[in-house]
Amino acid sequence: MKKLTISLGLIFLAFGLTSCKKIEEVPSDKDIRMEWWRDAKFGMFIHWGLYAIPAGEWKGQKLEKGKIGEWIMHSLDIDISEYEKLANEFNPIKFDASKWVKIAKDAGMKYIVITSKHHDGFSLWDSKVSDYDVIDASPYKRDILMELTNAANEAGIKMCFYYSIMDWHHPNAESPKNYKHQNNPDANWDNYRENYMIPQITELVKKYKPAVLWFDGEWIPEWTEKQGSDLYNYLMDLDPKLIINNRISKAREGMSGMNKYDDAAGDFGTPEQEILEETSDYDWESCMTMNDTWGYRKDDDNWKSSEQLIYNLIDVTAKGGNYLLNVGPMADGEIPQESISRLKDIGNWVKINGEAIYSSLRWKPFKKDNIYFTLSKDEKFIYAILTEKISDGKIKINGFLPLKDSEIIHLGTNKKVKWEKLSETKFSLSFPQIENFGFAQTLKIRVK
Ligand code: JFZ
Repeated sequence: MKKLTISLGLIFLAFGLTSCKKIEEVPSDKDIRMEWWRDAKFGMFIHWGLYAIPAGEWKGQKLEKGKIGEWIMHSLDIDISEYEKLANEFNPIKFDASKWVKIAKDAGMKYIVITSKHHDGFSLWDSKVSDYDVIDASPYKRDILMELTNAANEAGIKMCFYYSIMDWHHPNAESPKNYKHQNNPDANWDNYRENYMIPQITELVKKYKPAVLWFDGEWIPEWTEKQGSDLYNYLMDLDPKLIINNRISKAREGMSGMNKYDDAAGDFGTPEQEILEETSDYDWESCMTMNDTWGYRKDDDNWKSSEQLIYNLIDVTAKGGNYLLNVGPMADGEIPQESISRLKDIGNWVKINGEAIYSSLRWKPFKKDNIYFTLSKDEKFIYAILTEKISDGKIKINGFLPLKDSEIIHLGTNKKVKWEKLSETKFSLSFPQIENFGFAQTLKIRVK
């Protein structure tokens, strides 16, 4: 018997050793690794780089409406030799890392994802393998990523980096089928990948210890699923705590952002400018702009309302996702006032209603009759978030019952709301005492 146990143990050990890579990872390991991220719900995306200088206009020519600011080099067909001169002008004297972090924190955001390098190839840190970075190529000469990392660590905010696989600047990263700027017949993708891109990402992980790596630009034909899973495995060895989005692989299905097939490398799906219709068992994060651009465009004033953004946060959370909301700072280092005021509004809402959001779990159904439901992590409370005005102060909820003799609390006023059992799964409540019943109010219902 003992012998059998030992040999079984050896078999399991061997199995365990061969199965320490991504695809065979036991679910509980991923659960532990993802826990802070799943609890966080709300993060700030920052698109910042040289494109903030032209801000949507190049030598008098305006980007078309609807085009995104960080794509200006591509959209207006600007030569590399012209575009890279912007680095000489990159001098964001008003940049203050702790100010940005405070804006995010006050809005209730728990993590920040910033473009360490976007498609234009300019790096916001002192990269040892590049001269095209803020230290070597700009007069600013301050390590933006280090300053943000320090400020975020101090504030208890997780710092995360976006990194573009596609690179419009590096001579070896040319993608002839996909990209029009470079026509380098000697372009050598493997050379770019091995001697530039992977060393850069390694620098980021070793020096700044980001909590998430958010890849993008993976759609170019040079990038393959194998390169993606190799990189994923390499990075997880480098830092087993890392969380990595699905754009490291090739599995993403367009803007919906979820995977076309199973077993692709990456930890979460990345719907872009949209929110899933239903919940999903694969983790996901909706990234979204407040207007129509990621990188700053001075002429984009198509701002979403604060109510819309709060609604999105509720919608995403109730469906089990995270909400990554973008700001595009200006070239001087300031976040546009329109973004700041919206973030303040969201912050005021989460100060009152945040317990229905953070660390919450999905409830089924996540929504009924314009009421969203979330479940507290200890499963003792269901939160009902009412997104429509209830004119007579009376609603019926079907699907569960509050714990006998428990009270329902209206967050914000802390007032008790009377409820009455109608059947084994149905109850009604009325709260005429809540005056001016406004947008997105939360009722906290004890169920256990
Ligand atoms: C990508 C970037 O190109 C963009 O600049 C921004 O950073 C955003 C968050 O991510 O945008 C995409 C990527 C893929 C598609 C569309 C926009 N796509 O596959 O349709």
